[in-house]
Order: sequence, then structure tokens, then C-alpha cells
Amino acid sequence: GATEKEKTLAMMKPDGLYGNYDDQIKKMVLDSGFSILREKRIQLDEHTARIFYAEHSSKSFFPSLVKYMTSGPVLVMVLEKENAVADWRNLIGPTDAEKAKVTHPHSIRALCGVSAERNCVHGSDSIQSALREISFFFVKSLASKWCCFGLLCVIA
Ligand code: DGI
Repeated sequence: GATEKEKTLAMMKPDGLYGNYDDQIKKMVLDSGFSILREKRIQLDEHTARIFYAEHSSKSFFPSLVKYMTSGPVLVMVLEKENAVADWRNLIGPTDAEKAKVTHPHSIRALCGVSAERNCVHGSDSIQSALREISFFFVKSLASKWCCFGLLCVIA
């Protein structure tokens, strides 16, 4: 129905965690009416970062983006509220954190980001991306504990 809650994937990128912005960001998350359904701190390896940002693989900044995303741990979260995808994008602000400081001074990227690349947080850009990204981090990792040989599956 119209009031059904929506989920989105949020991530604190390495400099968000490194700068100890995690408590402040979580407070903004909760104050804005989101529930945090799941969260985990992980270190992305190069392979995982490349797949997560595959749509940007042909861009000139891709190698640098992958290097940044693997430079330290990240915190991935599943957030839920009505209109979660759009509301989280509004709360984090525009991609370029330098511009965000001018145009969206109360946004999270204005708070802790420094550039178009080092923008300290991620948010799914559509309901479809949210589904893909939530299963990328939360369902896939559960599934990978299973090893299947044809019809025979065992927990590895
Ligand atoms: O969905 P967003 O994260 O707001 O933006 P996006 O999907 O266009 O880009 C994904 C990430 O790629 C972004 O968070 C940081 C990086 N990026 C985007 N545009 C640029 C960029 N990095 C550099 N160095 N330069 C860019 O123009």
C-alpha cells in the first residue's frame, strides 16, 4: 500500500568511519525517522569494490574510486522508512561534497565529505539499486556459506 515502508542501502565510506563520524551520522539517520534494520562493518577487497561500482568501470576515476573504497573499513546499513530511497539521498546531499558544503550545508556529505570522490557516504539511487545493493551485502554473504554441487548443498 501507499504507506508501505521502503528499504535502502546506506554505507559509511572509509573516511566517514576514519573521521569518527559514525555516531553523528547514526544520530542523523535516527532523527530523520529511519530504522536501522541491519548493519555490518566490513573491509571491501578490490574485487568486491569493482563489482559494487561496476557501472562506473569505464570512467577515468574508477581506479582511484576503487582504491579509496578499499582504503579502510566501511559500515553498510539497511535503512527503512516510508520513501527511504529518496529521503536518504536527500539527507546525504549531492555527490560532490565540495559543492554540497555550499548548496546543501546541512547534508551528511557537507558534514564529512571532501570531494566528488571522497564523499563519505553512499545511498542507493533507486528502488531497484536498493534491492540489488542490499542483497549484494546482506543476502549474498549468507548464501556464500552454502556450497552446492548440482542438487547437493552443504554449509561450508
Ligand atoms: O550515487 P552517488 O554516489 O551520489 O554518485 P555516482 O553514482 O555518480 O558515483 C559513484 C561514486 O563515484 C561517487 O560516490 C564518488 C565517485 N565519483 C562520482 N563522480 C566522480 C567520482 N569520483 C571522482 N573522482 N570524480 C567524479 O567526477
